[in-house]
Amino acid sequence: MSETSKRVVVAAPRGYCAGVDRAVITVEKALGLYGAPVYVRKQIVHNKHVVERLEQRGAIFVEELDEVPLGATVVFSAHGVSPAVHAEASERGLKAIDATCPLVTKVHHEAKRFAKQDVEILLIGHAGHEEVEGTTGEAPEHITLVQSPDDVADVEVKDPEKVAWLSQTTLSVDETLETVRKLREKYPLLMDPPSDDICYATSNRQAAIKQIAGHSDLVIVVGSSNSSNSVRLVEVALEAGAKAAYRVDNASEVMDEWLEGVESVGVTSGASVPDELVEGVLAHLESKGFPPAVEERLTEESLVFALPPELRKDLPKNALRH
Ligand code: 0O3
Ligand code: SF4
Repeated sequence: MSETSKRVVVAAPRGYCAGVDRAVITVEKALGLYGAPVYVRKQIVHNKHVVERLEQRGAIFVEELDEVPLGATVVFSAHGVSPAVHAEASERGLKAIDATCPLVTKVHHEAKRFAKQDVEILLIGHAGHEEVEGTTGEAPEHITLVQSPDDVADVEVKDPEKVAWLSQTTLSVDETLETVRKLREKYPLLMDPPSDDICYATSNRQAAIKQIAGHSDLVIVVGSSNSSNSVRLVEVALEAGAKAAYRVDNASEVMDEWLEGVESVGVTSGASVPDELVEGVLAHLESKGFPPAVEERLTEESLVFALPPELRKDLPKNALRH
């Protein structure tokens, strides 16, 4: 195999979505406005480099609010929180800034609306994920978690005529469709969410790597191990025909043996991943004899969310964005 036949294709869209961009900027602006430390409940986004960089600037990441001193500023992560967390923050007199992605908040609203109509909600998502905990907290008595198509057989509802499904925003589109298909087979009157819960960024990143994976000997996904959408990209790449696919946090984790005999490499990254980490992987591949990457873009993304109102009210008008 000659080196000239090698190629590297980098997927687009990849990396930061609008919700992650907003959440990271929220912490940065809060540090600038109020000074360090600024507390953040949970990882602001599931990326260890982002968290480390913000820690260096004075952010303190905590698991729960009882670790935050009374009266301090705390940012809620992009994945959302349950109403109980909002209540605890106000009880403790904390200055809370909610960096929940508006597309996660949309799912919270759907959950509240169905629950108000006494509709039972089958929430497709992963146990223990912060987004699932936050959404479930909106209507715990109405929500049952369904983790995969295999779970559907064991699902039980009180009234099969009053049942709806919702989902986590970062799941595999294809697997979720399969779960819904099986749920509908079981409950023909199953109600849909008013609009897709899996967000545009998750769908676009999966569709973009699908285009590339089928003609890749190797797919490298940049993202942290606890990033649901990044881990899904590895699965999607394998399902779409990649001969091998691995997740790495950064270039230092790319193993030499993965590259042995490999001609075509596809590269992408999760929604919480700064693009400099992808650039690091591309530079590493070049150092191993691969040519510069060619980008294959599926679609453009232009969505930008306004910063949280709790922050905007303290920001000078000319500093509302970057
Ligand atoms: O939800 P996931 O583990 O994929 O989270 P990330 O990696 O922080 O990506 C951002 C997604 C998000 C905040 C919820 O949709
Ligand atoms: Fe929002 Fe989607 Fe990004 Fe999650 S992945 S933060 S829902 S835009």
